[in-house]
Amino acid sequence: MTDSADQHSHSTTSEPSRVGITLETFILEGQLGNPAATGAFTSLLNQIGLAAKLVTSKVRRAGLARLLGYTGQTNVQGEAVQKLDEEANETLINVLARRNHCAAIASEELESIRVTSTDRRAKYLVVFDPLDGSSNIDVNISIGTIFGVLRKSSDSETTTEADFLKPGRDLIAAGYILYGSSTMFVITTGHGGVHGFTYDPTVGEFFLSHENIRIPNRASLYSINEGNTVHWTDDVKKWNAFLKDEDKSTGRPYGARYVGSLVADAHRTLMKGGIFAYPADKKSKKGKLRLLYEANPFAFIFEAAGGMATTGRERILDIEPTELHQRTPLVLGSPHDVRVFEEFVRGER
Ligand code: AFP
Repeated sequence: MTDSADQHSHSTTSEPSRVGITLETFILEGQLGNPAATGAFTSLLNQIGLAAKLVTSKVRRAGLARLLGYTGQTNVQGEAVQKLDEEANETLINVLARRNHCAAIASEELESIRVTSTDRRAKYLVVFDPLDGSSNIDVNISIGTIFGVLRKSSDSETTTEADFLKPGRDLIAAGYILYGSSTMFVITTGHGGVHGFTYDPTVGEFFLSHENIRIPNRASLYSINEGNTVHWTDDVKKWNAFLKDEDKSTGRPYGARYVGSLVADAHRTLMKGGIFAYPADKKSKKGKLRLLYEANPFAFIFEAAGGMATTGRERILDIEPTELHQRTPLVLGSPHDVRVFEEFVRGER
């Protein structure tokens, strides 16, 4: 894979299928297709792939680790049992700091950015939510890791918070790892499509299983925390009632699906179509989800798959962030379904 500055892309539609190749080969083939690539981007993405393997192994043993933890807060190796989201966070930081490509990271788990290299050649920044949906860990429901990669614009030795305050359209890669019934790694560089890899735990590799994912133009599915109805604004209430009205010609009423883990809800929406919404409401006036770690990576992925991502009034990828942990309303999905939502917000319906 090559970053967008390299102006090369994986053409996916006219080439023979590559289903079955490993994530590492896929990333490497992208680099080999571009003589100008230095290998730094390839190496960075491979490190994220490694982190995904390490985190999935921890997630898969979470129930057991927790049980052992109860007996004295130490696991079989005699190590203190840590909270899984903290472990995932440290794993990502340690792996990204190991090679000299990542200058700094910003994590949903950390108050401020963490510099991982002061070498001027370290030209990438990584934002991530190490374990999204963590309130679902204890009940064995799908959770995930979300990440985005930015190119550092200044070539100074120091990296500051300002380097991270870039709109989502500046991302050069984004992806997520879904720890579901299987572990899936979904990634895009914006150009060249969105690709999904399924983890084979017996081999320890991610294999390309979903080549060039495209979201359907519309689908009769919606995903929202309906328990917030009382807090919603009138336009959102009206839109929600519209989806539940009966009209066979437009596929209504829509079916409701809500896991409460963004990675799971967004992944289902990407694969099956429809709409996911966490709008601003009277309780969360700016929305609940985080712009840098959650909304931007998913907006980047959805647009690359032919979908849309909006606040209802503004394209997510055009928001100019002012702070690291900024929240935003987030509406993701099939183009038709997202446009209908926007029409309700504008009062056109
Ligand atoms: P947790 O990490 O606290 O479980 O929050 C998950 C999340 O950030 C995101 O993954 C969900 O889409 C959203 O919050 C669910 O929020 P509600 O519980 O308010 O519906």
